Amino acid sequence: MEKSLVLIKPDAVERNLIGKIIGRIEDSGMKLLALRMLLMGRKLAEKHYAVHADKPFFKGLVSYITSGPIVACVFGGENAVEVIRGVMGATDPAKAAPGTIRKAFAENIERNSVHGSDAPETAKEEIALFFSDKEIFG
Ligand code: IDP
Ligand code: MG
Repeated sequence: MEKSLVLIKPDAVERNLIGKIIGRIEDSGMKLLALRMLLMGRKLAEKHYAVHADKPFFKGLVSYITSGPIVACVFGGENAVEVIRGVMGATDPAKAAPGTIRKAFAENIERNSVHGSDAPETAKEEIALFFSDKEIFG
């Protein structure tokens, strides 16, 4: 079964959207396999977003993602990465399709409510930053 890491970001936790976001992903047929609320530290944030280290928005992104509690989840299912990216919508809510999480909830291109892995290989690396094997039920 393919797995994906989902993070419910600080802007969404702040606005009481945890249940709604998990519900939308469950409604897409994906199974919740692991769940934890945490405050990301700077080191974890820099590792998780390492691919963006050279981008102009990197500093702001690390500061935002560490600014308040997040909810980390592992979801599993057929084509989990692609299905969840579809439910999330485009990075920029102004470009996100109607009916997607980001269209419904994101505040802007940075405070966009949710993270989802972009490929099965990156999902494996990302999941390992947040969960041990025995914390994943599937
Ligand atoms: P993704 O989350 O849709 O995969 P990425 O390009 O991987 O998008 O960017 C990671 C995160 O960095 C985004 O979700 C968003 O929070 C932030 N981000 C991306 N592009 C910008 C930007 O142009 N300005 C500010 N923040 C950005
Ligand atoms: Mg990405």
